Amino acid sequence: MNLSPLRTEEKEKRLCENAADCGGILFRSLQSTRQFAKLLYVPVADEYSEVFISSKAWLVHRGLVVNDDANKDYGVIHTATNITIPDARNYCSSHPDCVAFSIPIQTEKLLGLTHDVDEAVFFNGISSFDYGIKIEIPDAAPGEKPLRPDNIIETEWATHILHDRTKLTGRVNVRVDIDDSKYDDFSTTPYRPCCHPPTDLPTIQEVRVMDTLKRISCNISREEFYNTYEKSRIPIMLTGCDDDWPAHKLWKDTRSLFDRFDNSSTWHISGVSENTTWSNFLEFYEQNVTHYGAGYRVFTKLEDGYLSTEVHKDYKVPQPFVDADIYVKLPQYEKRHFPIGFGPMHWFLIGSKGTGTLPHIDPHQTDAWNTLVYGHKWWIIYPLRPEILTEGETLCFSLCSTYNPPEDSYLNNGEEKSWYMSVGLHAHKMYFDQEAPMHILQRAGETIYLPYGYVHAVLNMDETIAVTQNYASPANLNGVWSEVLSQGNDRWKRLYFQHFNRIQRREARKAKWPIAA
Ligand SMILES: O=C(O)CCC(=O)C(=O)O
Repeated sequence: MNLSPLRTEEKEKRLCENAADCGGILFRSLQSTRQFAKLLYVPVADEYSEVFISSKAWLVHRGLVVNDDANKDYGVIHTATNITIPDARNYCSSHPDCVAFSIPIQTEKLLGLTHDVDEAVFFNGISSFDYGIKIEIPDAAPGEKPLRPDNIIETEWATHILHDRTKLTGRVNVRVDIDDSKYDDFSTTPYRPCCHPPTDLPTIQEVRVMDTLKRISCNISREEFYNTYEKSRIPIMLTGCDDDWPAHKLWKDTRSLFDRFDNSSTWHISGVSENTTWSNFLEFYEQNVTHYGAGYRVFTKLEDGYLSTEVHKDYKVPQPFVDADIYVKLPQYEKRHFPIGFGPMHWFLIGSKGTGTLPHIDPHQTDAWNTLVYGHKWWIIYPLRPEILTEGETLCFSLCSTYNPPEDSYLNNGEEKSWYMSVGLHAHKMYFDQEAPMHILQRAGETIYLPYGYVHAVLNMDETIAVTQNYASPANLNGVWSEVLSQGNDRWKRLYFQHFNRIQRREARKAKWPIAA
């Protein structure tokens, strides 16, 4: 590959260091061009080449190790079942000959949601990889969609490689180009999964045992929460924030809310209509939910007006987040002058079992808190890897997927559930260097705190009622200030003079200065 002026060497090195599968880059100058290749193992520089070597301890590559070179004495040294990935890593790093192990990430014989993998196969060398699915896109006739290959249900494998150059030297094919393991040119991670029709969800208890997120009491001051948790930019769960909310008694299940709202009030309810009255929803509920188990998902923004006034009577912003939002301090906020998407970012959520939210990053550089008052939510949170891990990387790869959620699903319980059962269920096996996505079971009375930038998905494990707020945190001032300058009008810049303290002004200057957008 040639380096273009837009892809600087520095950027390529940074991307390689962030990517789970990149062992390093070989740069070569050939007359007027500068070429590079991202490789799993990079040979030592000779006089015509320079190398960049990733400092990662483990590389994660798509595919199953294949050793078909008759001249090399490579092979399987051990096979283990019911082993966790950290234990497999320990085994391999302490074995004198082990350089890698392969694991199935999407098995047909599912063990369910567990930290154990079905199988780990340990190797003392790597000739090449079997990527499982060979995708050849047949030429489509003009105006028609390309066809998909037929034999596509296969187990997908990933290989963890010990990035110890002394051990790897002489045991790995030096020309394994990491881009060969991607399913398409645009993917920057080893994972672009194949999705299949949804099967039964795991039980609430099965999700619960995977959950290791720390819990702390909501009875913590804003200052302490900010200094101890918000600044560190890692998710955490607070308990008891809703103890004294009227919602605690009033929001019992969807039925308990029937009389809570005016029949003529207007709601945004997927599964029913973008804009429907409460009485229409009640009718839908009695006819379709009660009798046929239809799905629905209320995701209503609490801007000004009847709904906002009513729902706000039932909850209050949890103590650790009071006065946290920088956007509220924007000039003209009180007058409600802001671009679309800004303004009060509170939402009221009611969802039936199996509905939820596909992987995404929250908008406008915002952090979020989400209090679940009723039911159970299964959260999947990917490691914070903004350079390489975008929403797109977690979505099904269309050419090897056998399931296409209906475009306008009446039941509204297909797409999210399909993603959870195809991809989400296995997310904890998708390592990005040292970290893998987390599974979290949020229970009634728990408030999750999620800093900006994490790719996350949410599935309602039963009927749920929740309230959430997105806010601009001072702990993410750099991002928030860039957002203010790029999205706002000239008056927004006054924020800098009117509300930032000395330290914040210095940080804002570092992010963008002079303050011309
Ligand atoms: O609770 C949900 O369904 C979605 C919450 C969420 O991810 C969000 O609001 O960004």
